[in-house]
Amino acid sequence: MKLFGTTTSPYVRRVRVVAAELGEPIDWVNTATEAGQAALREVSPIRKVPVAIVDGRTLFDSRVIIDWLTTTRGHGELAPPRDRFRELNQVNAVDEALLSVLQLFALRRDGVAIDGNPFAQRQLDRADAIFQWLGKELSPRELGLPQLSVICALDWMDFRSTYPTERAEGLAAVRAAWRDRPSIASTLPHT
Ligand SMILES: N[C@@H](CCC(=O)N[C@@H](CS)C(=O)NCC(=O)O)C(=O)O
Repeated sequence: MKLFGTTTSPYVRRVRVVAAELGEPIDWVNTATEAGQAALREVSPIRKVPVAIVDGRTLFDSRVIIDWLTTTRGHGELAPPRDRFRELNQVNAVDEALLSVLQLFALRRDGVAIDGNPFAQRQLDRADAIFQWLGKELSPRELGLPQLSVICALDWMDFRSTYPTERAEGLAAVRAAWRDRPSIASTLPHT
């Protein structure tokens, strides 16, 4: 699979974790470079990562790529969804928390003074509520897409210091349970 991405993105990381779990080799295109960005614009009108070219298809979104991989390669040792719609809700909740915190990160990086304003507070409140809910939803005993997505999200928030992840206390056990798994440990965010 050709994978366009960065070593910092939590969405790219979840695809890398699944690829590692399933033994899917990655032909990496680093989009943190000018050349990588140009290559990304050639393959995706969305211009976000991850993008995968796999089995002759170009897929634009982490969840779509993972769906393709698990549908065509199986789940390996990952927990398959037992209740598909419950799992979709859980992963969607992770993505909403990520989107809220990513927006704050992107605005700050572009020099927009957002700290303390009502928009920023709403995003942080949303992330708090989502992580509290997920803490009650997710079992640390299995590694499925919701668990690995929340691990990638919280590790990214620590890496970028964008959200105080100690507030997601209900998810500490999920993080601790899988921290040393090779697919998780080998994909930690870095610049
Ligand atoms: N729904 C997408 C979200 C992907 C996404 O937001 N990627 C970020 C990197 S963490 C990105 O490429 N952002 C570039 C931009 O906003 O211009 C997925 O799950 O793949």
